Amino acid sequence: MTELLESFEPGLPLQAVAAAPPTARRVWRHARLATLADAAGWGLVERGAIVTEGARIAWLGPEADLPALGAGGVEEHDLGGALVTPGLVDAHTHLVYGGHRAHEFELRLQGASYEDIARAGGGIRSTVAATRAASEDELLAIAGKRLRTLRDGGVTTVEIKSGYGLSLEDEGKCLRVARRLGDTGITVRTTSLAAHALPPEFDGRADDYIDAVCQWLPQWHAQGLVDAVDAFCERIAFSPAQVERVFAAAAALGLPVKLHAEQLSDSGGAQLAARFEALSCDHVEWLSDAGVAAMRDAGSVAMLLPGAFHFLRETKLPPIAALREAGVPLAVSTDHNPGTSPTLSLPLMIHLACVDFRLTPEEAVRGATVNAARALGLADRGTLAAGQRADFALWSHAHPRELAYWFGHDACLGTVVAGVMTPPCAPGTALPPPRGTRAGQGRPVAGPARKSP
Ligand code: DI6
Ligand code: FE
Repeated sequence: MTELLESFEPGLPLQAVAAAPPTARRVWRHARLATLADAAGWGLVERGAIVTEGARIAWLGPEADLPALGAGGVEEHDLGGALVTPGLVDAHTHLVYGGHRAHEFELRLQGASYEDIARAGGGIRSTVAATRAASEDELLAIAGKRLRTLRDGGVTTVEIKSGYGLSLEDEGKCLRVARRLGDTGITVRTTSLAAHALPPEFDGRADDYIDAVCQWLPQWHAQGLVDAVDAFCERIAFSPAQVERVFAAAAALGLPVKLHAEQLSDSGGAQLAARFEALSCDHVEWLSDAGVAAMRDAGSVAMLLPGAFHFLRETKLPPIAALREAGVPLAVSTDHNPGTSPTLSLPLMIHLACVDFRLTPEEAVRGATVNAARALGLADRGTLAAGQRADFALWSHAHPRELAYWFGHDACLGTVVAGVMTPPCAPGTALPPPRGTRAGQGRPVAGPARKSP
């Protein structure tokens, strides 16, 4: 296993961040805010300020209107003119796994299809073997580096699926790793994706495997490991009838569901998911008109995953115009996984959602904030407003549309997670001014330490 782990991309370990004491009052001045607080528009506040109390936003608005904060006990941060958006929400990731699949990428470039590789026993199964061989602590270390990379790109809330263990013990191990990642301060929502692929010991017995998953689910749930349940509904994975049994088991536990639906073909997964009031249907490239209508009626979010679309060199576009017309909320996430979307940049996905799926920059940024939060059932984040969780991301951009415009480089200056600047500023460290701020505009940012090169 060690060999596999060492071959993975180097990254920085993720340190835990202590939560802000509930009474800690902080004022974050000299910012350009994009609040996204209304149903449309960026909600720009030039020369804005935010007051946080513990992990919540207590006030925000033009700095000139800052309420009197009293004498003592208020910690001041000068953001040096940085753009501040809600912390990004990555609502679809498979962050916990061993190994990687660069060799399959080469095979696909030579003409093999994703489905060919999966049918030949590669694909998800090869990641399952590497994940089973890894210890919980090994998985925690590598997934922690991945999470840090996501956070360094502005992410403050992340959904993490299991799905590479495919046994009672190994799925439990991956879900525990996901839960432990939540100790870092970043919000982690866990999803059981045991119905991801058929493990080798169940070859030819898919229905028996689904029976097993339905028996295991209450056990993971009883251990507090599951926030939601997902499945892969596809020719190469599980049928709607099999997924329905997993969803019924989830519903019996009161767990919300979501679905990998119509990624490679239309199997009517969205309609099935709608019957269980799914939080989201994800991928949806092959979604039909009936699927769009079902999602609209169920209030499900359409989770767009342009990283997988790009990496698989897909050409079938999700029906964006029909989704928009039906008023189905559009979300955007990384789908980070070793087989079809090995990316750790949500800002890059915002860019691809615009270029490949023709979202507007505002739609794409909403997709990675407020609508992604909705896809997780979280109403307390994704916008900047009084009462919301104090999660925000700082950028060197002058305008939020630049989040969609630039690609492939890192413009995130840092994040504030539950009212705490991360990574925490070492006492006495002098920080350079944020990139992109005009000279003489203010003091250096009091907070985001520069990343190591
Ligand atoms: N759809 C995907 O894109 C990933 N899982 C899924 O259900 C792919 C997972 C992998 O190839 O490892
Ligand atoms: Fe996925």
